[in-house]
Amino acid sequence: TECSPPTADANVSQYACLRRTTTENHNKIFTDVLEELAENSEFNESKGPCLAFRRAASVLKSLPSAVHCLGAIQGLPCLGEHTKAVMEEILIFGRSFKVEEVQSDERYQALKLFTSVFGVGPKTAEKWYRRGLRSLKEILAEPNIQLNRMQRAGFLYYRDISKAVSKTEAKALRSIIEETAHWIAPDSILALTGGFRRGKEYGHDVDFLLTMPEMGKEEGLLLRVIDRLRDQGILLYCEHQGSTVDMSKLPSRRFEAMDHFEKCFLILRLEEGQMERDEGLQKDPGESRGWRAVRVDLVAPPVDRYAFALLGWTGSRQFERDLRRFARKERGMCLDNHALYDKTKKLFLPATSEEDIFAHLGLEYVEPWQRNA
Ligand code: TTP
Ligand code: MN
Ligand code: MN
Ligand code: MN
Repeated sequence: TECSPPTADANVSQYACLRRTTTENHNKIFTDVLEELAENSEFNESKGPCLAFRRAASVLKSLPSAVHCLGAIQGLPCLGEHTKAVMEEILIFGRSFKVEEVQSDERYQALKLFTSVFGVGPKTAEKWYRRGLRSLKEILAEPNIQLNRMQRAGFLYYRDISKAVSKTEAKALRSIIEETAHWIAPDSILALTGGFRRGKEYGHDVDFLLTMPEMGKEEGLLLRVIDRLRDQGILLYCEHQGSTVDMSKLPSRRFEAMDHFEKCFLILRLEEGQMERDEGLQKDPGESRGWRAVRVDLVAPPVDRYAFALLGWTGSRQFERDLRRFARKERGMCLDNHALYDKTKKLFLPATSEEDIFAHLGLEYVEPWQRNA
């Protein structure tokens, strides 16, 4: 049958920062599969195919309606032959044999399981797989395996932190951390970032920025907040990284490079009573022990870098990647979590808000909830 392209006049950009992507995904049946294929490529260190699948998924997420036939994706950017073949399988058979093959692969299963542990990356997962290990039980039972502190916490709280964090839980954590920060410094500023700032209902962690209105006053604040959380008995794990910001350095080219802000990766104890008070929910006494462990990221940039940090930590990762790629390829500028540098004019472009940064890049402002690329 004839099939009209739903996106014919949309003129979809290859850059996620020129698209609007809400949390409403009309093409989940395709994007779930494509993201799984991307992850498999990542495990196989096939960077090109990994990026191609991620970009394809991101384009489909931005579409205003579901794709019902291949004709509808004609003219869309970033959809290569592999992607189209996968989409064709799904359109015809309602399933993808290619992804089923991946899902049944022993190595893929093991690497996916191992990397689901906090503190375990693809390299460690691969090492364990090569040693013949296949389950988390086997890893814990293996006497020759040395887990670092982060991985030990990852195993200890595995059940809790592999369970999605709800918006309600994120709000409860925000209140706790805000109260703690204000107790130490009444004028401190706490902002929600990450997926919850983009309007997601669930996340794997909760991300915050913490700063002070006056330059330099943020020094020492994060450590005092951590101490206070420990005193309150809710700090289950803390990995603190001091600031290594070097103002003279040009923005980093590599997206995956960690930023240099002082930060901490935490596991906090969240009392369920805390949320019931907020939401007026009834407690189910049979079901729980009354608290859960939650992953929290807390970043403390100096206030003059705040806008860049906020933009960088709000994500999504694909949105950030494309924002940087757009800056470099289309504007001759270098963007990262700390700064924006104009390579032609040889100068740094200051910003006090995300709007300033979009304006420097000559981009229309994209609201956080439209950045779910
Ligand atoms: P995540 O918390 O990993 O992802 P998310 O909040 O979008 O989704 P969820 O937690 O629900 O799975 O990262 C949030 C953003 O922070 C992401 O765009 C990447 C950025 N980020 C950095 O810039 N530097 C870092 O060191 C890390 C860990 C993340
Ligand atoms: Mn997050
Ligand atoms: Mn994540
Ligand atoms: Mn995070």
